[in-house]
Amino acid sequence: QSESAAASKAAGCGCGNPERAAVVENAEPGPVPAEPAVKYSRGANGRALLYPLPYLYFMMVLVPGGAFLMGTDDPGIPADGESPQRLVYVDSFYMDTHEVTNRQFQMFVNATGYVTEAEKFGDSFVFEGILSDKVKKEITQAVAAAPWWLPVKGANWKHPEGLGSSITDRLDHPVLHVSWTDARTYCSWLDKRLPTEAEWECACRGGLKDRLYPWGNKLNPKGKHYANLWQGDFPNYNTGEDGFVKTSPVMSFPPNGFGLYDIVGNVWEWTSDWWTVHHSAENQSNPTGPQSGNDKVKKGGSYMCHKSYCYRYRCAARSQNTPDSSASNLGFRCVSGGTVT
Ligand SMILES: *[C@@H]1O[C@H](CO)[C@@H](O)[C@H](O)[C@H]1NC(C)=O
Ligand SMILES: *[C@@H]1O[C@H](CO)[C@@H](O)[C@H](O)[C@H]1NC(C)=O
Ligand SMILES: [Ca+2]
Ligand SMILES: [Ca+2]
Repeated sequence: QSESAAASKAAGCGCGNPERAAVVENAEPGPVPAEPAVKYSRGANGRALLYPLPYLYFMMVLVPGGAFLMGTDDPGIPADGESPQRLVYVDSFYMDTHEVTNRQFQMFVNATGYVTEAEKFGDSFVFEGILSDKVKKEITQAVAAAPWWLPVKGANWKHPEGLGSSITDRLDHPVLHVSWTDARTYCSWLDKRLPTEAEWECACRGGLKDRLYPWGNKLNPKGKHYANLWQGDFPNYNTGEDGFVKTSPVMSFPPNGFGLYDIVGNVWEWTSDWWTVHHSAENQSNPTGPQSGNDKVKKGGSYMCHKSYCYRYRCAARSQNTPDSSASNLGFRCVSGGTVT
């Protein structure tokens, strides 16, 4: 990968592309974000859970198939391959209403004994802004192009900020530190699969045509927040105006037109496609991306995305990671049905 591509990746995405390899010695830890100024509470943004929690484990909605406009001719980040806009047809499929949660992943691990890649590697990438000083002091390496990513020993889905942290107080938050392979294995366990990028983007748009966000073109209609993103100055200060400086419990924000929650924001979501920035402008039917590649496509942005660094909480936006990568802002959801050939 060229130096300029690496630089544009770093500059373009505060959400970052933490990948194994490419580390630099002695990175200075940055300032710690202050506590959130909670202007919008969960109550104001969200709604009470309508279903008993066990039912949520497997809750999916039908995403009606048909033709939709994928990508954009007005790319927010041209280098990401958001263009050209093209007419894409997908068959109907079912999609998890929300990101896979810690509780769901725990059920999977309890049932199967599965060990994630981050557990095997012994570390995973954590945004330094959410680490304790004690953990930060012990780290001497970071990602060269994105120094806010620190490889934390012992960080994995059970210990999202490393040893000493746990998920017991956030079982209904999205699971973190799962690689593409981990995500695919979880979905297969439930006879589901990861969505193709086309399916994911069709789902994101919620039936609206050629809009920036799942709910329209305005980021904060009527002054409300519709997704868990970053407010303030990335990476130094997150005001938490949307109610959350880290992940939020799934379904804390309103759903889109298809009944899908947090389809942008909260955590990035893995798709099944290999990454390329070159797309045909021709009409396509149930596209599945390139036959092979180095990176997998992730969609939707995360709680770390701010327009200044990571304008990637749009449906057409995209980014990538190697399939063995894992981080504190990357999760997934599964689909079933549909057509992939
Ligand atoms: C998984 O097993 C642990 C240990 O037995 C238990 O505490 C936990 O509640 C189980 N999780 C789920 C979601 O069933
Ligand atoms: C793509 O499909 C649309 C709608 O069916 C049609 O109007 C257009 O001519 C098609 N374009 C190509 C290049 O086939
Ligand atoms: Ca937020
Ligand atoms: Ca998401």
